[in-house]
Amino acid sequence: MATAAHMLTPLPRLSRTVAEWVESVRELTQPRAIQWCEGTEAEARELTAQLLKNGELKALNEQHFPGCHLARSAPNDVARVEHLTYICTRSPEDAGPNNNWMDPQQAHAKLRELFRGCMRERTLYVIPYCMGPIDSPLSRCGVEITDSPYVVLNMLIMTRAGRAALERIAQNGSFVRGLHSTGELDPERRFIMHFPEELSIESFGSGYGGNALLGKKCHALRIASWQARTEGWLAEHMLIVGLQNPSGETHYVACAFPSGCGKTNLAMLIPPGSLPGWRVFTVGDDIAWLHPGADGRLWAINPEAGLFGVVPGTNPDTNRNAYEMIRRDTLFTNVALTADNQPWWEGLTTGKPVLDWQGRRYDPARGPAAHPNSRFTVSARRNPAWSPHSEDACGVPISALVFGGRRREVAPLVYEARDWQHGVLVGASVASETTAAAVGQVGVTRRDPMAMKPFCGYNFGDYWQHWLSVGARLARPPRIYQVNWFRRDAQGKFLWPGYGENLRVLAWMLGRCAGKAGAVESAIGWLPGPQDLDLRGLNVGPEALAALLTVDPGLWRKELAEIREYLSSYGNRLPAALLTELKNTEQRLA
Ligand code: SAT
Ligand code: MN
Repeated sequence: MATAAHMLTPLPRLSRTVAEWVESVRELTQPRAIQWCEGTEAEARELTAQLLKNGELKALNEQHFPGCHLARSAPNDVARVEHLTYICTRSPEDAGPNNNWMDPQQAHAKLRELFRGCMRERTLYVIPYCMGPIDSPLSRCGVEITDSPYVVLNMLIMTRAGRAALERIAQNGSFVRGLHSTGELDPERRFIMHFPEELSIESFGSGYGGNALLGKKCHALRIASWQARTEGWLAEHMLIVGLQNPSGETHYVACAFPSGCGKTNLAMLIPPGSLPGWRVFTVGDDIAWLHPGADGRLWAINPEAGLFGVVPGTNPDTNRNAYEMIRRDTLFTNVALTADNQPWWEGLTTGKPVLDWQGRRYDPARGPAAHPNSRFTVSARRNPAWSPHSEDACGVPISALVFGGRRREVAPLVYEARDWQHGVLVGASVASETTAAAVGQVGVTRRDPMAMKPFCGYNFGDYWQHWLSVGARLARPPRIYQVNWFRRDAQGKFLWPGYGENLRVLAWMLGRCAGKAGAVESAIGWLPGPQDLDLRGLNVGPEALAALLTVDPGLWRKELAEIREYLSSYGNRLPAALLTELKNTEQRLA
């Protein structure tokens, strides 16, 4: 067995705490072998070769998609499982009405029985990883133990994993413990448990991204949001994008949207030809860690090193950057295949599928060829718009924060909050239609404050209070906006073209930050007048534009009543300041 040799690697000697934890997990799970991940390219090649050999990976057309592979998940394991995701704090109030809660002792006991002996005949992989640039004081480390080589391959792309991370852990001692096993992939024996008070995660029974790549949503959002509160920063479900204006200045914006609402596309947006001189740089596409800086501004790092994005809809017209990015060295999950072994998905205008995402002969009667939540995993450096500032240890300064959702009506294209405190209410009030990123019904409107409903590791009431406290520490806080790219007309047609054209809205925000762009006051905040947006070369008629910028008093009265009811469910944990902001908005509307 190759195992013994792997066990002799010097890695465990680097950190006794990690080695002791690995030993206790070995006793519990009884793996056939242990492999410590070094984070080298050779290691990734070896793992890939092994998965190709046992059929868990398929190599794609080498001419058109060099270095690309396809993984197919179990058909019942294709998305996050929010109903099986728990926050296990001693007091249920600390998890809040926004989370499923289980008593930590009970959760540990339940999971211990599932993990007992679960790795027999399997290899236990130890993945030390660093979320954020390896030399940044803002970064935090973790170790994931998993029995899934697919998870290892993903983590090697998505995080800075291996020896350097373990060295950092050995130096400062603290790390998040993530224990994962795919188990039997039985949805009846599937749990994603978080123990924020212990900085640990236990995930059993799923191999899917957000359930299994523990550095991502489990660590970098649920556990990190808790850490951030105790340490005075924010862990958010936000992309980070740098916008260079025609005068050559770059400003950074961080935007929160629920899963499947276009964060990746916005992060690598292609400026429309009719707005010459703009350039766009991606710092992150999913998660931002925001820290108050000594200069009174908010500074952001992207804790991730790769992108785990939704494939369907990607094409050279909607987003050439994304399309180019995933044509090489990319791991695809649950896409369809063409006759010549190229990946295929809905939204591609060329090629046609012969095998669906389950590897069956494609039959349109059975639904889409690629799963609607099929994904690509790719290094951030493959993105043609990748910002070298992604590696800056101090992060990038944020000029504006944007909250968004997917709403057919009510929410206008964009509006600006009156100040930080009002902005926290604006973020807390976001509602959005559900998408295929999570198991459950798609298209149902639900409250998704700060796009963190599935990801906040503690009571939303305390979380909003923490937002208010962070804002109070910022001498130069970012301005706060809400956007809605998804408003429709009476016929159900989208009113706004989205994609690259969204730059026009971002440019207005930066104009506001520079004190240059105009705005019209409304009851809910400041909106651009039609003349305040740069609409050169845009094919949106005056009526559509008016509809996009309308705040309908009747609809908004209803909306505010719903927001009041929702916020009230947080009882005495709800900050009084948010109720004051809500009352003020209600009065302005009346
Ligand atoms: O599966 S992930 O949680 O990583 C993607 C998403 O739902 O945002
Ligand atoms: Mn996400």
